[in-house]
Amino acid sequence: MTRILVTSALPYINGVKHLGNLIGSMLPADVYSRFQRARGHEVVFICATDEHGTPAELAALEAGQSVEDYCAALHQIQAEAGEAFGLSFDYFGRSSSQTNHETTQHLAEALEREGLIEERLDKQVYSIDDGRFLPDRYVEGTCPHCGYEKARGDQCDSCGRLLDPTELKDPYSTISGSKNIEVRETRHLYLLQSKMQERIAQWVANRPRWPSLTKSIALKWLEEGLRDRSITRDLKWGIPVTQNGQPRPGFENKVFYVWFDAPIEYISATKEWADNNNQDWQQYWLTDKGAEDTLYVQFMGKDNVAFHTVSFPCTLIGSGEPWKTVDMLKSLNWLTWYGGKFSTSEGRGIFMDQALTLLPADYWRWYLMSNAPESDDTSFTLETFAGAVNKDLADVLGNFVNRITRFGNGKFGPEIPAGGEIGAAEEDLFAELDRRIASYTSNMEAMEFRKSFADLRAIWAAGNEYLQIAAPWTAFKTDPDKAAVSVRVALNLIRLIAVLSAPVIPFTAEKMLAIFDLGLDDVAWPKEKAAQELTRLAPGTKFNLPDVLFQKIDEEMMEQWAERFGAPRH
Ligand code: B3M
Ligand code: ZN
Repeated sequence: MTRILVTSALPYINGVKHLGNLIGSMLPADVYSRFQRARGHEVVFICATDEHGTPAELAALEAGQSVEDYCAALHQIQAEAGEAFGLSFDYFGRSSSQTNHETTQHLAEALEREGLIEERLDKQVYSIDDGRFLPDRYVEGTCPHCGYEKARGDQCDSCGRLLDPTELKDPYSTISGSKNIEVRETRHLYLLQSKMQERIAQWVANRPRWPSLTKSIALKWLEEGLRDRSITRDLKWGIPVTQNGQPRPGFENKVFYVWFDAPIEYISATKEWADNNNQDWQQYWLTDKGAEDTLYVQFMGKDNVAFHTVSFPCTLIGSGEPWKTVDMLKSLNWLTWYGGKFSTSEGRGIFMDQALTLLPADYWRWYLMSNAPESDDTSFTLETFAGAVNKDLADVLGNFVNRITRFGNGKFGPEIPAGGEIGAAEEDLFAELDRRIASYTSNMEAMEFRKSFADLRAIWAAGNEYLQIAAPWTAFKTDPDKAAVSVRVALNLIRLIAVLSAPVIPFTAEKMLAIFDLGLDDVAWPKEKAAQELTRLAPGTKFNLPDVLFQKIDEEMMEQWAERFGAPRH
Protein backbone atom coordinates (compact mmCIF):
# COMPACT_ATOMS: atom_id res chain seq x y z
CA MET A 1 0.00 0.00 0.00
CA THR A 2 1.26 3.44 -0.90
CA ARG A 3 0.32 6.73 0.68
CA ILE A 4 -0.83 9.06 -2.09
CA LEU A 5 -1.56 12.76 -1.91
CA VAL A 6 -3.70 14.01 -4.79
CA THR A 7 -4.41 17.68 -5.36
CA SER A 8 -6.56 19.32 -8.00
CA ALA A 9 -5.88 22.89 -9.11
CA LEU A 10 -8.08 25.10 -6.97
CA PRO A 11 -11.20 26.39 -8.71
CA TYR A 12 -11.34 30.16 -8.61
CA ILE A 13 -14.13 31.52 -6.42
CA ASN A 14 -15.89 33.79 -8.93
CA GLY A 15 -18.75 31.51 -9.97
CA VAL A 16 -19.84 27.94 -10.59
CA LYS A 17 -17.30 26.18 -12.78
CA HIS A 18 -17.98 25.11 -16.36
CA LEU A 19 -17.33 21.71 -17.94
CA GLY A 20 -13.94 22.93 -19.18
CA ASN A 21 -12.80 23.67 -15.63
CA LEU A 22 -14.19 20.34 -14.47
CA ILE A 23 -12.25 18.22 -16.97
CA GLY A 24 -9.17 20.46 -16.58
CA SER A 25 -8.36 19.24 -13.10
CA MET A 26 -11.08 18.29 -10.61
CA LEU A 27 -12.63 15.39 -12.51
CA PRO A 28 -9.42 13.63 -13.61
CA ALA A 29 -8.08 14.05 -10.06
CA ASP A 30 -11.26 12.45 -8.72
CA VAL A 31 -11.14 9.54 -11.16
CA TYR A 32 -7.50 8.90 -10.31
CA SER A 33 -8.19 9.12 -6.56
CA ARG A 34 -11.09 6.70 -6.80
CA PHE A 35 -8.96 4.31 -8.85
CA GLN A 36 -6.09 4.36 -6.36
CA ARG A 37 -8.43 3.92 -3.40
CA ALA A 38 -10.02 0.94 -5.14
CA ARG A 39 -6.54 -0.51 -5.63
CA GLY A 40 -6.14 -0.42 -1.85
CA HIS A 41 -3.88 2.62 -1.54
CA GLU A 42 -4.23 5.26 1.16
CA VAL A 43 -5.35 8.33 -0.77
CA VAL A 44 -5.93 11.85 0.45
CA PHE A 45 -7.61 13.98 -2.18
CA ILE A 46 -7.40 17.71 -1.49
CA CYS A 47 -9.07 20.66 -3.16
CA ALA A 48 -10.23 24.14 -2.14
CA THR A 49 -11.60 27.36 -3.50
CA ASP A 50 -9.01 29.93 -4.59
CA GLU A 51 -10.47 33.09 -3.06
CA HIS A 52 -8.07 36.01 -3.27
CA GLY A 53 -7.23 38.46 -6.03
CA THR A 54 -9.02 41.16 -7.97
CA PRO A 55 -11.56 38.93 -9.80
CA ALA A 56 -13.03 37.92 -6.42
CA GLU A 57 -13.27 41.54 -5.27
CA LEU A 58 -14.84 42.62 -8.54
CA ALA A 59 -17.34 39.77 -8.56
CA ALA A 60 -18.36 40.64 -5.00
CA LEU A 61 -18.76 44.27 -5.98
CA GLU A 62 -20.98 43.27 -8.85
CA ALA A 63 -23.04 41.00 -6.58
CA GLY A 64 -23.40 43.88 -4.12
CA GLN A 65 -21.87 41.83 -1.31
CA SER A 66 -18.84 42.15 0.91
CA VAL A 67 -16.03 40.03 -0.44
CA GLU A 68 -16.12 37.88 2.72
CA ASP A 69 -19.83 37.12 2.32
CA TYR A 70 -19.47 36.58 -1.39
CA CYS A 71 -16.63 34.08 -0.98
CA ALA A 72 -18.40 32.21 1.81
CA ALA A 73 -21.53 31.85 -0.33
CA LEU A 74 -19.67 30.82 -3.49
CA HIS A 75 -17.53 28.35 -1.58
CA GLN A 76 -20.71 26.64 -0.40
CA ILE A 77 -22.17 26.61 -3.90
CA GLN A 78 -18.99 25.14 -5.37
CA ALA A 79 -18.78 22.52 -2.62
CA GLU A 80 -22.34 21.42 -3.39
CA ALA A 81 -21.75 21.33 -7.15
CA GLY A 82 -18.65 19.19 -6.57
CA GLU A 83 -20.54 16.79 -4.38
CA ALA A 84 -23.37 16.49 -6.87
CA PHE A 85 -20.80 15.56 -9.51
CA GLY A 86 -19.39 12.86 -7.26
CA LEU A 87 -16.06 14.61 -6.67
CA SER A 88 -14.73 12.61 -3.74
CA PHE A 89 -12.60 15.28 -2.07
CA ASP A 90 -11.36 14.21 1.32
CA TYR A 91 -11.26 17.90 2.08
CA PHE A 92 -12.49 20.98 0.26
CA GLY A 93 -10.86 23.98 1.90
CA ARG A 94 -10.65 27.72 1.36
CA SER A 95 -7.48 29.62 0.52
CA SER A 96 -8.74 32.45 2.75
CA SER A 97 -8.66 30.25 5.86
CA GLN A 98 -6.74 31.20 8.98
CA THR A 99 -4.55 28.13 8.45
CA ASN A 100 -3.54 29.40 5.03
CA HIS A 101 -2.73 32.83 6.44
CA GLU A 102 -0.35 31.16 8.86
CA THR A 103 1.29 28.80 6.35
CA THR A 104 1.70 31.57 3.77
CA GLN A 105 3.23 34.01 6.23
CA HIS A 106 5.48 31.27 7.55
CA LEU A 107 6.79 30.43 4.07
CA ALA A 108 7.34 34.08 3.13
CA GLU A 109 9.36 34.61 6.29
CA ALA A 110 11.37 31.44 5.63
CA LEU A 111 12.15 32.68 2.11
CA GLU A 112 13.29 35.98 3.53
CA ARG A 113 15.64 34.22 5.96
CA GLU A 114 17.12 32.42 2.98
CA GLY A 115 17.84 35.76 1.30
CA LEU A 116 15.25 35.25 -1.43
CA ILE A 117 12.96 38.19 -0.69
CA GLU A 118 13.71 41.78 -1.55
CA GLU A 119 11.69 45.00 -1.20
CA ARG A 120 11.58 46.94 -4.46
CA LEU A 121 10.01 50.19 -5.55
CA ASP A 122 7.45 49.64 -8.30
CA LYS A 123 5.45 51.98 -10.45
CA GLN A 124 1.72 51.31 -10.24
CA VAL A 125 -1.45 52.90 -11.48
CA TYR A 126 -3.11 55.00 -8.76
CA SER A 127 -6.67 56.35 -8.87
CA ILE A 128 -6.90 59.72 -7.19
CA ASP A 129 -10.71 59.65 -6.99
CA ASP A 130 -10.81 56.12 -5.55
CA GLY A 131 -7.87 56.89 -3.25
CA ARG A 132 -6.15 53.59 -4.04
CA PHE A 133 -3.82 51.71 -6.32
CA LEU A 134 -5.45 49.80 -9.16
CA PRO A 135 -3.69 46.45 -9.57
CA ASP A 136 -4.39 43.96 -12.37
CA ARG A 137 -8.05 44.05 -13.35
CA TYR A 138 -8.94 47.19 -11.45
CA VAL A 139 -7.75 49.22 -14.38
CA GLU A 140 -8.73 49.05 -18.03
CA GLY A 141 -7.66 51.06 -21.03
CA THR A 142 -6.42 50.87 -24.58
CA CYS A 143 -4.03 48.05 -25.44
CA PRO A 144 -0.63 49.47 -26.50
CA HIS A 145 -0.21 46.56 -28.92
CA CYS A 146 -3.51 46.22 -30.76
CA GLY A 147 -5.49 49.28 -29.80
CA TYR A 148 -8.38 47.33 -28.20
CA GLU A 149 -10.15 49.82 -25.94
CA LYS A 150 -11.19 47.54 -23.11
CA ALA A 151 -7.89 45.79 -22.37
CA ARG A 152 -7.52 44.78 -18.72
CA GLY A 153 -4.53 45.76 -16.64
CA ASP A 154 -3.08 42.27 -16.62
CA GLN A 155 -4.02 41.07 -20.09
CA CYS A 156 -5.57 42.16 -23.38
CA ASP A 157 -8.55 39.96 -24.28
CA SER A 158 -8.29 40.97 -27.91
CA CYS A 159 -4.67 40.15 -28.75
CA GLY A 160 -4.03 37.95 -25.70
CA ARG A 161 -0.82 39.74 -24.65
CA LEU A 162 0.09 39.94 -20.98
CA LEU A 163 0.21 43.55 -19.86
CA ASP A 164 1.47 45.65 -17.02
CA PRO A 165 -1.22 48.10 -15.86
CA THR A 166 1.13 51.05 -16.44
CA GLU A 167 1.35 50.21 -20.15
CA LEU A 168 -2.34 50.92 -20.86
CA LYS A 169 -3.22 54.02 -22.85
CA ASP A 170 -6.13 56.18 -21.58
CA PRO A 171 -6.50 54.11 -18.41
CA TYR A 172 -9.65 54.28 -16.29
CA SER A 173 -10.65 52.77 -12.97
CA THR A 174 -13.04 49.80 -13.20
CA ILE A 175 -14.35 50.74 -9.75
CA SER A 176 -15.49 54.29 -10.46
CA GLY A 177 -14.75 54.74 -14.14
CA SER A 178 -12.56 57.69 -13.18
CA LYS A 179 -9.82 58.72 -15.57
CA ASN A 180 -8.16 60.79 -12.90
CA ILE A 181 -5.25 58.43 -12.78
CA GLU A 182 -1.51 58.70 -12.30
CA VAL A 183 1.46 56.42 -11.89
CA ARG A 184 2.84 56.37 -8.36
CA GLU A 185 5.61 54.50 -6.67
CA THR A 186 4.78 51.72 -4.26
CA ARG A 187 6.87 49.17 -2.43
CA HIS A 188 6.52 45.45 -3.08
CA LEU A 189 8.14 42.20 -2.07
CA TYR A 190 9.94 40.33 -4.81
CA LEU A 191 10.72 36.65 -4.72
CA LEU A 192 14.19 36.32 -6.24
CA GLN A 193 13.47 33.42 -8.53
CA SER A 194 16.50 34.27 -10.65
CA LYS A 195 18.64 32.96 -7.80
CA MET A 196 16.75 29.66 -7.96
CA GLN A 197 17.46 28.87 -11.62
CA GLU A 198 20.01 26.11 -10.97
CA ARG A 199 18.09 24.49 -8.16
CA ILE A 200 14.82 24.39 -10.11
CA ALA A 201 16.54 23.09 -13.24
CA GLN A 202 18.08 20.32 -11.14
CA TRP A 203 14.77 19.54 -9.53
CA VAL A 204 12.95 19.33 -12.90
CA ALA A 205 15.73 17.10 -14.27
CA ASN A 206 15.00 14.74 -11.37
CA ARG A 207 11.43 14.26 -12.51
CA PRO A 208 11.85 11.94 -15.50
CA ARG A 209 8.33 10.54 -15.28
CA TRP A 210 6.54 13.81 -15.99
CA PRO A 211 4.29 13.65 -19.05
CA SER A 212 5.58 15.55 -22.07
CA LEU A 213 3.07 18.44 -21.90
CA THR A 214 4.15 19.17 -18.32
CA LYS A 215 7.83 18.81 -19.03
CA SER A 216 7.85 20.97 -22.14
CA ILE A 217 6.14 23.86 -20.32
CA ALA A 218 8.57 23.66 -17.40
CA LEU A 219 11.59 23.53 -19.71
CA LYS A 220 10.37 26.49 -21.74
CA TRP A 221 10.23 28.64 -18.60
CA LEU A 222 13.65 27.47 -17.50
CA GLU A 223 15.10 28.23 -20.91
CA GLU A 224 13.73 31.76 -20.84
CA GLY A 225 15.38 32.16 -17.45
CA LEU A 226 13.53 32.52 -14.16
CA ARG A 227 12.57 36.10 -13.39
CA ASP A 228 12.11 37.70 -10.00
CA ARG A 229 8.42 38.22 -9.39
CA SER A 230 6.44 40.48 -7.16
CA ILE A 231 4.46 38.53 -4.58
CA THR A 232 2.47 41.37 -2.99
CA ARG A 233 -0.36 43.61 -4.15
CA ASP A 234 -2.01 46.86 -3.03
CA LEU A 235 -5.28 45.25 -1.98
CA LYS A 236 -7.25 44.74 1.23
CA TRP A 237 -8.65 41.26 0.59
CA GLY A 238 -5.91 38.70 0.99
CA ILE A 239 -3.24 37.52 3.38
CA PRO A 240 -1.49 40.33 5.27
CA VAL A 241 2.26 40.67 4.89
CA THR A 242 4.22 40.02 8.06
CA GLN A 243 7.76 40.18 9.36
CA ASN A 244 8.69 38.19 12.46
CA GLY A 245 5.02 37.54 13.01
CA GLN A 246 4.12 41.27 13.11
CA PRO A 247 2.57 43.44 10.39
CA ARG A 248 5.43 44.39 8.08
CA PRO A 249 6.17 48.12 8.25
CA GLY A 250 5.17 49.85 5.04
CA PHE A 251 2.98 46.91 3.99
CA GLU A 252 -0.07 47.61 6.15
CA ASN A 253 -2.27 48.16 3.09
CA LYS A 254 -0.88 45.27 1.10
CA VAL A 255 -1.47 41.56 0.90
CA PHE A 256 0.23 38.61 -0.77
CA TYR A 257 -0.48 38.07 -4.46
CA VAL A 258 -3.13 35.40 -5.05
CA TRP A 259 -0.74 33.14 -6.98
CA PHE A 260 1.65 33.17 -4.02
CA ASP A 261 -0.88 31.93 -1.46
CA ALA A 262 -3.10 29.71 -3.65
CA PRO A 263 -0.77 26.69 -4.03
CA ILE A 264 0.21 26.99 -0.37
CA GLU A 265 -3.43 26.18 0.33
CA TYR A 266 -2.67 22.59 -0.72
CA ILE A 267 -0.61 22.37 2.45
CA SER A 268 -3.06 24.29 4.61
CA ALA A 269 -6.04 22.23 3.47
CA THR A 270 -4.10 19.04 4.21
CA LYS A 271 -3.42 20.38 7.72
CA GLU A 272 -7.12 21.07 8.27
CA TRP A 273 -8.09 17.66 6.93
CA ALA A 274 -5.54 16.03 9.26
CA ASP A 275 -6.74 18.01 12.28
CA ASN A 276 -10.33 16.99 11.62
CA ASN A 277 -9.45 13.34 11.13
CA ASN A 278 -6.82 12.72 13.75
CA GLN A 279 -4.09 12.29 11.13
CA ASP A 280 -0.57 13.63 10.77
CA TRP A 281 -0.28 16.23 8.00
CA GLN A 282 3.52 16.06 8.11
CA GLN A 283 3.52 12.58 6.57
CA TYR A 284 2.26 14.28 3.43
CA TRP A 285 4.29 17.43 3.43
CA LEU A 286 7.59 17.12 5.29
CA THR A 287 10.17 14.78 3.81
CA ASP A 288 11.86 14.22 7.18
CA LYS A 289 8.50 13.21 8.68
CA GLY A 290 7.52 10.46 6.25
CA ALA A 291 6.61 12.43 3.14
CA GLU A 292 9.49 10.97 1.11
CA ASP A 293 7.37 7.80 1.09
CA THR A 294 4.29 9.67 -0.07
CA LEU A 295 3.51 9.85 -3.77
CA TYR A 296 2.33 13.37 -4.57
CA VAL A 297 0.25 13.78 -7.74
CA GLN A 298 -1.11 17.11 -9.02
CA PHE A 299 -3.76 17.75 -11.68
CA MET A 300 -4.24 21.00 -13.58
CA GLY A 301 -4.98 22.73 -16.88
CA LYS A 302 -1.98 23.68 -19.00
CA ASP A 303 -2.19 27.38 -18.12
CA ASN A 304 -1.41 26.53 -14.49
CA VAL A 305 1.65 24.39 -15.18
CA ALA A 306 4.27 27.14 -14.94
CA PHE A 307 3.01 28.12 -11.50
CA HIS A 308 3.36 24.52 -10.32
CA THR A 309 6.64 23.57 -12.01
CA VAL A 310 8.47 26.82 -11.28
CA SER A 311 6.80 29.29 -8.91
CA PHE A 312 5.47 26.95 -6.23
CA PRO A 313 8.67 24.82 -6.22
CA CYS A 314 10.62 28.08 -5.77
CA THR A 315 8.55 28.78 -2.67
CA LEU A 316 8.98 25.29 -1.24
CA ILE A 317 12.60 24.61 -2.14
CA GLY A 318 13.69 28.19 -1.51
CA SER A 319 12.35 28.08 2.06
CA GLY A 320 15.28 25.85 3.04
CA GLU A 321 12.79 23.59 4.83
CA PRO A 322 12.18 19.93 3.94
CA TRP A 323 8.94 20.40 2.03
CA LYS A 324 7.55 17.66 -0.18
CA THR A 325 7.35 18.65 -3.84
CA VAL A 326 5.22 17.14 -6.56
CA ASP A 327 6.17 13.75 -8.04
CA MET A 328 3.67 13.37 -10.88
CA LEU A 329 1.99 16.31 -12.55
CA LYS A 330 -0.81 15.58 -14.97
CA SER A 331 -1.73 18.55 -17.10
CA LEU A 332 -4.57 18.82 -19.57
CA ASN A 333 -5.23 20.88 -22.65
CA TRP A 334 -8.45 22.83 -23.14
CA LEU A 335 -11.92 21.57 -23.63
CA THR A 336 -13.35 24.17 -25.99
CA TRP A 337 -16.96 25.16 -26.58
CA TYR A 338 -17.38 24.40 -30.29
CA GLY A 339 -13.76 25.38 -30.87
CA GLY A 340 -14.09 28.66 -28.92
CA LYS A 341 -13.58 29.49 -25.27
CA PHE A 342 -15.82 28.42 -22.42
CA SER A 343 -16.15 31.65 -20.45
CA THR A 344 -17.19 32.22 -16.86
CA SER A 345 -17.42 35.99 -17.21
CA GLU A 346 -19.47 35.75 -20.41
CA GLY A 347 -21.47 32.71 -19.31
CA ARG A 348 -20.53 30.80 -22.47
CA GLY A 349 -20.77 27.00 -22.36
CA ILE A 350 -22.42 24.60 -19.93
CA PHE A 351 -21.80 25.04 -16.22
CA MET A 352 -21.68 22.29 -13.59
CA ASP A 353 -25.00 23.14 -11.98
CA GLN A 354 -26.75 23.47 -15.35
CA ALA A 355 -25.33 20.18 -16.61
CA LEU A 356 -27.00 18.27 -13.80
CA THR A 357 -30.39 19.72 -14.67
CA LEU A 358 -30.01 18.04 -18.09
CA LEU A 359 -28.64 14.63 -17.21
CA PRO A 360 -27.07 12.83 -14.22
CA ALA A 361 -23.39 13.27 -13.36
CA ASP A 362 -22.17 9.95 -14.81
CA TYR A 363 -23.23 10.91 -18.33
CA TRP A 364 -20.99 13.95 -18.19
CA ARG A 365 -18.20 12.16 -16.33
CA TRP A 366 -18.04 9.45 -18.95
CA TYR A 367 -18.12 11.83 -21.89
CA LEU A 368 -15.51 14.16 -20.41
CA MET A 369 -13.08 11.47 -19.30
CA SER A 370 -13.31 9.31 -22.42
CA ASN A 371 -12.71 12.46 -24.50
CA ALA A 372 -10.22 14.08 -22.13
CA PRO A 373 -8.18 16.83 -23.85
CA GLU A 374 -4.89 15.01 -23.41
CA SER A 375 -2.83 15.25 -26.57
CA ASP A 376 -4.65 18.30 -27.87
CA ASP A 377 -7.53 20.66 -27.23
CA THR A 378 -10.89 18.92 -27.62
CA SER A 379 -14.03 20.57 -28.82
CA PHE A 380 -17.22 19.99 -26.83
CA THR A 381 -20.26 19.60 -29.04
CA LEU A 382 -23.72 18.33 -28.18
CA GLU A 383 -23.33 15.82 -31.01
CA THR A 384 -20.20 14.17 -29.59
CA PHE A 385 -21.74 14.22 -26.15
CA ALA A 386 -24.89 12.50 -27.45
CA GLY A 387 -22.71 9.98 -29.27
CA ALA A 388 -20.84 8.99 -26.11
CA VAL A 389 -24.08 8.68 -24.14
CA ASN A 390 -26.17 6.86 -26.73
CA LYS A 391 -23.53 4.51 -28.05
CA ASP A 392 -21.20 3.76 -25.16
CA LEU A 393 -23.46 4.09 -22.16
CA ALA A 394 -26.90 3.15 -23.45
CA ASP A 395 -26.22 0.74 -26.36
CA VAL A 396 -23.18 -1.00 -24.96
CA LEU A 397 -23.15 -0.93 -21.16
CA GLY A 398 -26.83 -0.34 -20.43
CA ASN A 399 -27.96 -2.87 -22.95
CA PHE A 400 -25.66 -5.58 -21.63
CA VAL A 401 -26.89 -5.19 -18.06
CA ASN A 402 -30.52 -4.99 -19.11
CA ARG A 403 -30.45 -7.99 -21.43
CA ILE A 404 -28.83 -10.48 -19.13
CA THR A 405 -30.66 -9.56 -15.94
CA ARG A 406 -34.02 -9.80 -17.73
CA PHE A 407 -33.21 -13.00 -19.57
CA GLY A 408 -31.75 -14.64 -16.43
CA ASN A 409 -34.72 -13.65 -14.31
CA GLY A 410 -37.22 -14.74 -16.98
CA LYS A 411 -35.75 -18.20 -17.46
CA PHE A 412 -34.14 -19.09 -14.13
CA GLY A 413 -35.79 -16.78 -11.59
CA PRO A 414 -34.14 -14.20 -9.30
CA GLU A 415 -31.13 -16.30 -8.28
CA ILE A 416 -27.86 -16.98 -10.08
CA PRO A 417 -28.35 -20.43 -11.67
CA ALA A 418 -26.10 -23.45 -11.10
CA GLY A 419 -25.15 -26.13 -13.64
CA GLY A 420 -23.20 -26.44 -16.89
CA GLU A 421 -19.53 -26.28 -17.77
CA ILE A 422 -17.21 -23.53 -18.93
CA GLY A 423 -16.70 -23.79 -22.71
CA ALA A 424 -14.83 -22.12 -25.55
CA ALA A 425 -16.95 -18.94 -25.56
CA GLU A 426 -16.18 -18.39 -21.88
CA GLU A 427 -12.47 -19.11 -22.32
CA ASP A 428 -12.31 -16.51 -25.08
CA LEU A 429 -14.08 -13.98 -22.88
CA PHE A 430 -11.69 -14.64 -19.98
CA ALA A 431 -8.66 -14.16 -22.23
CA GLU A 432 -10.01 -10.90 -23.63
CA LEU A 433 -10.81 -9.61 -20.15
CA ASP A 434 -7.39 -10.51 -18.76
CA ARG A 435 -5.70 -8.63 -21.55
CA ARG A 436 -7.97 -5.60 -21.33
CA ILE A 437 -7.97 -5.32 -17.54
CA ALA A 438 -4.16 -5.38 -17.46
CA SER A 439 -4.02 -2.66 -20.08
CA TYR A 440 -6.74 -0.59 -18.40
CA THR A 441 -5.02 -0.79 -15.03
CA SER A 442 -1.63 0.25 -16.36
CA ASN A 443 -3.12 3.10 -18.40
CA MET A 444 -4.91 4.38 -15.31
CA GLU A 445 -1.66 4.19 -13.32
CA ALA A 446 -0.06 6.27 -16.05
CA MET A 447 -3.05 8.68 -16.08
CA GLU A 448 -3.55 8.06 -19.79
CA PHE A 449 -7.27 8.58 -19.59
CA ARG A 450 -8.37 8.31 -23.20
CA LYS A 451 -6.53 5.02 -23.53
CA SER A 452 -7.90 3.84 -20.19
CA PHE A 453 -11.47 4.45 -21.20
CA ALA A 454 -11.01 2.91 -24.62
CA ASP A 455 -10.01 -0.21 -22.69
CA LEU A 456 -13.01 0.08 -20.40
CA ARG A 457 -15.35 0.53 -23.35
CA ALA A 458 -13.85 -2.61 -24.89
CA ILE A 459 -14.51 -4.50 -21.65
CA TRP A 460 -18.18 -3.45 -21.80
CA ALA A 461 -18.33 -4.48 -25.45
CA ALA A 462 -16.77 -7.84 -24.60
CA GLY A 463 -19.84 -8.54 -22.48
CA ASN A 464 -22.18 -8.02 -25.41
CA GLU A 465 -19.98 -9.97 -27.80
CA TYR A 466 -19.92 -12.85 -25.39
CA LEU A 467 -23.72 -12.92 -25.21
CA GLN A 468 -23.87 -12.72 -28.97
CA ILE A 469 -21.63 -15.76 -29.36
CA ALA A 470 -22.95 -17.82 -26.44
CA ALA A 471 -26.57 -16.92 -27.41
CA PRO A 472 -28.17 -18.25 -24.22
CA TRP A 473 -31.67 -17.52 -25.60
CA THR A 474 -31.11 -20.14 -28.32
CA ALA A 475 -29.16 -22.52 -26.08
CA PHE A 476 -31.93 -22.48 -23.50
CA LYS A 477 -34.31 -24.33 -25.84
CA THR A 478 -32.02 -27.36 -26.24
CA ASP A 479 -29.46 -27.15 -23.44
CA PRO A 480 -30.64 -25.11 -20.41
CA ASP A 481 -27.38 -25.88 -18.55
CA LYS A 482 -25.40 -24.13 -21.24
CA ALA A 483 -27.66 -21.10 -20.91
CA ALA A 484 -27.21 -21.24 -17.12
CA VAL A 485 -23.42 -20.92 -17.55
CA SER A 486 -23.89 -17.80 -19.68
CA VAL A 487 -26.26 -16.23 -17.20
CA ARG A 488 -23.92 -16.98 -14.31
CA VAL A 489 -20.83 -15.68 -16.09
CA ALA A 490 -22.58 -12.58 -17.42
CA LEU A 491 -24.11 -11.66 -14.06
CA ASN A 492 -20.66 -11.99 -12.53
CA LEU A 493 -19.37 -9.78 -15.30
CA ILE A 494 -21.85 -7.07 -14.27
CA ARG A 495 -20.25 -7.10 -10.84
CA LEU A 496 -16.73 -7.00 -12.28
CA ILE A 497 -17.64 -4.21 -14.70
CA ALA A 498 -19.13 -2.21 -11.82
CA VAL A 499 -15.82 -2.43 -9.95
CA LEU A 500 -13.79 -1.42 -12.99
CA SER A 501 -16.14 1.41 -13.99
CA ALA A 502 -16.60 2.91 -10.52
CA PRO A 503 -13.75 5.46 -10.83
CA VAL A 504 -15.43 7.12 -13.80
CA ILE A 505 -19.16 6.39 -13.33
CA PRO A 506 -19.50 5.86 -9.56
CA PHE A 507 -23.26 6.40 -9.36
CA THR A 508 -23.95 3.80 -12.04
CA ALA A 509 -21.46 1.39 -10.48
CA GLU A 510 -23.47 1.60 -7.27
CA LYS A 511 -26.68 0.83 -9.15
CA MET A 512 -25.01 -2.15 -10.81
CA LEU A 513 -23.76 -3.51 -7.50
CA ALA A 514 -27.17 -2.94 -5.92
CA ILE A 515 -28.46 -5.63 -8.31
CA PHE A 516 -26.66 -8.04 -5.96
CA ASP A 517 -27.34 -6.05 -2.79
CA LEU A 518 -23.68 -5.01 -2.72
CA GLY A 519 -22.08 -1.60 -2.26
CA LEU A 520 -18.73 -0.17 -3.37
CA ASP A 521 -17.20 -1.01 -0.01
CA ASP A 522 -17.98 -4.70 -0.46
CA VAL A 523 -15.85 -5.10 -3.59
CA ALA A 524 -12.18 -4.77 -4.50
CA TRP A 525 -10.19 -4.19 -7.68
CA PRO A 526 -9.64 -7.56 -9.45
CA LYS A 527 -6.45 -9.31 -8.38
CA GLU A 528 -7.12 -12.75 -9.84
CA LYS A 529 -7.58 -13.86 -13.43
CA ALA A 530 -10.99 -13.27 -14.96
CA ALA A 531 -11.78 -17.00 -14.70
CA GLN A 532 -11.70 -16.64 -10.90
CA GLU A 533 -13.09 -13.11 -10.67
CA LEU A 534 -16.18 -14.28 -12.53
CA THR A 535 -17.02 -16.88 -9.88
CA ARG A 536 -17.28 -14.49 -6.94
CA LEU A 537 -21.07 -14.47 -7.06
CA ALA A 538 -21.95 -18.08 -6.36
CA PRO A 539 -24.97 -19.97 -7.69
CA GLY A 540 -27.97 -19.19 -5.51
CA THR A 541 -27.02 -15.51 -5.04
CA LYS A 542 -30.17 -13.39 -5.33
CA PHE A 543 -30.29 -10.61 -7.87
CA ASN A 544 -32.71 -7.74 -8.45
CA LEU A 545 -33.93 -6.36 -11.73
CA PRO A 546 -32.40 -2.92 -12.27
CA ASP A 547 -34.17 0.06 -13.80
CA VAL A 548 -32.90 1.10 -17.20
CA LEU A 549 -29.40 2.46 -16.47
CA PHE A 550 -29.15 5.16 -19.14
CA GLN A 551 -31.60 7.34 -20.96
CA LYS A 552 -30.78 8.17 -24.59
CA ILE A 553 -30.42 11.70 -25.87
CA ASP A 554 -32.85 12.36 -28.71
CA GLU A 555 -33.08 15.04 -31.37
CA GLU A 556 -35.65 17.05 -29.43
CA MET A 557 -33.44 17.27 -26.34
CA MET A 558 -30.54 18.40 -28.51
CA GLU A 559 -32.64 21.12 -30.11
CA GLN A 560 -33.74 22.40 -26.71
CA TRP A 561 -30.24 22.43 -25.29
CA ALA A 562 -28.77 24.05 -28.37
CA GLU A 563 -31.34 26.81 -27.96
CA ARG A 564 -30.73 27.19 -24.25
CA PHE A 565 -26.94 27.29 -24.45
CA GLY A 566 -26.57 29.03 -27.76
CA ALA A 567 -24.91 26.03 -29.40
CA PRO A 568 -24.57 26.07 -33.17
CA ARG A 569 -26.63 23.36 -34.92
CA HIS A 570 -26.17 22.41 -38.54
N1 B3M B 1 -7.34 29.22 -9.45
C1 B3M B 1 -6.94 28.40 -11.70
C2 B3M B 1 -7.61 29.52 -12.41
O1 B3M B 1 -8.46 30.17 -11.82
C3 B3M B 1 -6.33 28.78 -10.40
C4 B3M B 1 -5.60 27.57 -9.90
C5 B3M B 1 -4.88 27.77 -8.63
S1 B3M B 1 -4.07 26.31 -8.22
C6 B3M B 1 -3.15 26.69 -6.86
O2 B3M B 1 -7.27 29.70 -13.55
ZN1 ZN C 1 -4.22 43.92 -27.41
